[in-house]
Amino acid sequence: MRVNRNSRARSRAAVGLSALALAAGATTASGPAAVAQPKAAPAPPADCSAAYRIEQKLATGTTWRMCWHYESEAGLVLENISYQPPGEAQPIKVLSSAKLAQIDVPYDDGSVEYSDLTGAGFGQGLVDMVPAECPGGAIKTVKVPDAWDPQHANVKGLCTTTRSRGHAYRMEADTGNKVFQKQGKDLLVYTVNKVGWYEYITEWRFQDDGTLNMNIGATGSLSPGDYDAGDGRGWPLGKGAKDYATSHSHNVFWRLNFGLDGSSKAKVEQYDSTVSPPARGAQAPSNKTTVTKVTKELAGDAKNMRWWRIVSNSGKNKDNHARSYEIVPGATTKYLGRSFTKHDVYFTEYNKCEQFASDNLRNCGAGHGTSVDKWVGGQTLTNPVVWVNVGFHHIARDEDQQPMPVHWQGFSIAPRDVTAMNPLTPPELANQNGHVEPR
Ligand SMILES: [Cu+2]
Repeated sequence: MRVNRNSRARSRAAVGLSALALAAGATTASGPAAVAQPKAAPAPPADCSAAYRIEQKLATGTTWRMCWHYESEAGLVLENISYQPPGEAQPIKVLSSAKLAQIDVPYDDGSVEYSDLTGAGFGQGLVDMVPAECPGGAIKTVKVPDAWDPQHANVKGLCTTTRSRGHAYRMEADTGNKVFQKQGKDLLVYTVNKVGWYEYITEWRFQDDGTLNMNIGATGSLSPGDYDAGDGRGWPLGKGAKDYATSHSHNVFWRLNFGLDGSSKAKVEQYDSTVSPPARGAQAPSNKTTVTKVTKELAGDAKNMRWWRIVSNSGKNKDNHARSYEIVPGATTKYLGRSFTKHDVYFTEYNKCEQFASDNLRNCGAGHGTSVDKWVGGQTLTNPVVWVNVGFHHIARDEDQQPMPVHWQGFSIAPRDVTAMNPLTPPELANQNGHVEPR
């Protein structure tokens, strides 16, 4: 039987609520050994109290520091994120704030479209984690604002831990048998938020080389209420061809407010490279790279050999090069059904009222628009906010049940000239910067 829009929305909300109550109940049942929970506190100021601070010195010598707080719609928000690799006397600020900005979920049959953050209870859906899913780390208690069940507003829901990444680098020495190699380490910060049948893992991964990866992992369960796509838009699950899961998209947005070297002011640059056939007498095609200064708000589209970076106005590395962070896109399937999903990245001038890429809840005044595409209005960029859109078209498969394997989507930002050399350079190689005499 076809499930109509309203009943499906209700079932999603009801499931989220009962699961939260269940998880909270389990916590209570764990008894007096439960850890002391921090008192409710407002969003911390720039310099946050210990309960809202994350600081991790990784085994390779790099320290990441940040503050966190939790919002009722966006969930986890990270603030004042700084990076201090070995050899840097001071932390280098990277971001003023970073958070999810929407998960837009339109169904292929046109029956429904969810704004998971602002319309489907993502924030309230924070769930307790069991210790085993935060291996080697610690689970912080989060007070969920506007919790569905105020009696169970405290959720053991924020994991911080470290993980090995494999090789950070490897290099044979010029002489002898020495091999310079280092195994990379990452700080991981993540939550799990249940929205209907789905569980979203919001993962922030801070590498010891300065790279930061943002990913959403979708897991949990397909919605059985959606096994009704009998119109050619679904995929048969279960025996034969009776239960068709409705296909849909997950369009995930992140909002990054950079604060490179402690300043909200920064520049945006777009790079494009064009390959031309070999010139007469040349052995290879040539490739010319050009930079375009993005001085005004922009709705940007990813393209082969195109990339963007945010450049500090003031901060320079020890080579006197301006510090910057490059946006490294992840795999995406762009959904063309909405004006706000039509572009891969948006650069807008900071406006406190603009918090969600679509269904922005704030009242920003008449005619302001409620989605990020409407905010690209020709303003000069001095304090750029970066919105990144990563889409996934989910055509369910037999393997999606049960539970559904985690499907990740996201992107990275990578340091470009933040340090003068590889931040993990071993001392023996510290003089190999730029032109090096034969050794
Ligand atoms: Cu899905």
